[in-house]
Amino acid sequence: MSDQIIGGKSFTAVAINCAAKAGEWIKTKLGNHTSLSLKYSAQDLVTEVDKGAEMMIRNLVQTHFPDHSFLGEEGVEPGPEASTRALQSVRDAEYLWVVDPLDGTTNFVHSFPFFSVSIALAHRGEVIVGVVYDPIRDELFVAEKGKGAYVRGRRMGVSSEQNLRESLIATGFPADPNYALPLNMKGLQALVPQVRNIRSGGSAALHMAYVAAGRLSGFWELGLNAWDLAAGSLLVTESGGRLTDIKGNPYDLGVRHVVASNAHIHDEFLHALQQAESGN
Ligand code: 2AM
Ligand code: CA
Ligand code: CA
Ligand code: CA
Repeated sequence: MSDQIIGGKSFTAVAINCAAKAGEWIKTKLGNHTSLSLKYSAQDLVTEVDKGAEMMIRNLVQTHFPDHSFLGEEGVEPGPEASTRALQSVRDAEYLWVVDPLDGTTNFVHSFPFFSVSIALAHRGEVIVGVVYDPIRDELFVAEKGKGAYVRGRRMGVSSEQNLRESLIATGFPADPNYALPLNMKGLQALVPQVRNIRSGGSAALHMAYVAAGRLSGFWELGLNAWDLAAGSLLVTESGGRLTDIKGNPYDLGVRHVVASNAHIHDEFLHALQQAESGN
């Protein structure tokens, strides 16, 4: 990590400290979590590790910054309506921490080693710090607004592919069978023959970090929440990538249907997804 990024007891230093502590603890619980329950649906899992990691992060943030607001996945009732309400109630706060304590719970439960801790700080709705930590690979991805993005202390940059044909793309499969899932399937069917290949790792935050690091050319997923995307959004833009919703509108904390890319392929990527959606 560069000195410029850590810089004393900065917001970024606290975010990194939170992500590292939570991530290390999560790793010790891999393969021996004790409780598993369902939230909104049979696919929506939560363990005591999700809740414990969130409490750890919340306590640390509040110790350092008692006046800041906090939006964490496990503090919100399950389901899209409740998450929209929860975001509305805090999105204009001066300082808002947006936290997914464990992104990729399904992977964690199955010991599939691809999950992350995602921590963002927004200032009046604009993300100014983004940290994603992968405890399995001990990879820390950090971005500060206007100061670039780093992985393992080295500056990151997006990949150079200029078209979909050369692109490795990731997605995730949404739970909503009435709208988001059919739309995602149309996109998948349209994209598979147009791209190099598709991956689905199961952690949206880590997929965003991989776009930022040039390991994926693009990523799209429907039906996400602010805590899945906030930290990764800054990683992508500070690495030279582009980030919009599926209609091409700029990213903000309310975006659920996200399209992230190395910027070069963005228009072609959006066009392919929109064509698929409209059935052309
Ligand atoms: P989670 O593990 O923090 O719940 C994988 O496709 C992505 O979708 C992950 O970022 C995962 O986050 C999220 N996810 C899993 N189940 C979900 C659900 N029922 N609704 C919305 N997002 C979900
Ligand atoms: Ca969850
Ligand atoms: Ca998540
Ligand atoms: Ca989570």
